[in-house]
Amino acid sequence: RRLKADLKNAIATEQFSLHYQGQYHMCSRTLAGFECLVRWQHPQLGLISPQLFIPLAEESGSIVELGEWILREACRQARAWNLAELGLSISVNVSPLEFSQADFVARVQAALNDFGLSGHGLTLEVTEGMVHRDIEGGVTVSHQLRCLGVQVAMDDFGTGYSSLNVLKEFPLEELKIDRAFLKDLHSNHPDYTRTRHLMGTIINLAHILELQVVAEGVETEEQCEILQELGCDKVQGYWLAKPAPAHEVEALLRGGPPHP
Ligand code: G
Ligand code: G
Ligand code: NA
Ligand code: MN
Repeated sequence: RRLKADLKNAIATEQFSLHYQGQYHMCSRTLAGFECLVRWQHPQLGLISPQLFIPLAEESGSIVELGEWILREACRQARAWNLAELGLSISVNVSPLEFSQADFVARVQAALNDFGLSGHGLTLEVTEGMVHRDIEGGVTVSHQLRCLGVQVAMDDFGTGYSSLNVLKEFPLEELKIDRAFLKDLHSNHPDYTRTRHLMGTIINLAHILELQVVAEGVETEEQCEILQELGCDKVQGYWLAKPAPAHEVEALLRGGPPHP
């Protein structure tokens, strides 16, 4: 309850910041872009996890204002780092409530304009929950975003109420396989063969639908090699890079791939 009230003035008092986690091309293991992950430094309670405060912000509706701050901060940083010129993209998580705001597309367009970005450098990560709220409305918004050049990714795929119909109807460019699938993807795990087949099938399905596939939560070299054999397009996870504040990412931008 207290936290919900604190959320309201936390934006104005600059208590939020973004961390950035690299996403890598599978074949070259070179950087493809970054996912932005919000952090809240509470003046008394210290660092609070988004797993805790994002649901609170969704309940209270302050996610709309927070989401806009996140989007604009991501665009500002993308501009400052010249990501477009480097061929890199930025991915921003979008909550169902933000996506369903009547002026959502206008806000995205304004953020792109204000920071001189084209939509091609921006990916918005939505969840299956969003799609189920209002599939028709979501399809319309996603088409409008596509007109701006913005990519839409389905995040946490495979954990929610996934219906294959959604994948077929919803205009998407990318599928992010939830990290829950990755935890059994080790050759010495008892469920390895089944998990590997399941992953391979999801990747093939995504490719039939002309979607790029990103595997999240890649923690070992072995997982990375298996995913490469299965034809996964991009990888993200602690094995490649942990989410880090902007100043640490700047060092990464100057360096090469983490595991050449
Ligand atoms: O970064 P971390 O693993 O702690 O994030 C926990 C959860 O919070 C994840 O489900 C992630 O999608 C969500 N999250 C992180 N950053 C953002 C954000 O900027 N916007 C929204 N809507 N969710 C976020
Ligand atoms: O829901 P979403 O996929 O946006 O959440 C991403 C979350 O996953 C972030 O909070 C990030 O900190 C976390 N994360 C990123 N890479 C890894 C990883 O390799 N292992 C684990 N356990 N978590 C990860
Ligand atoms: Na995400
Ligand atoms: Mn995810």
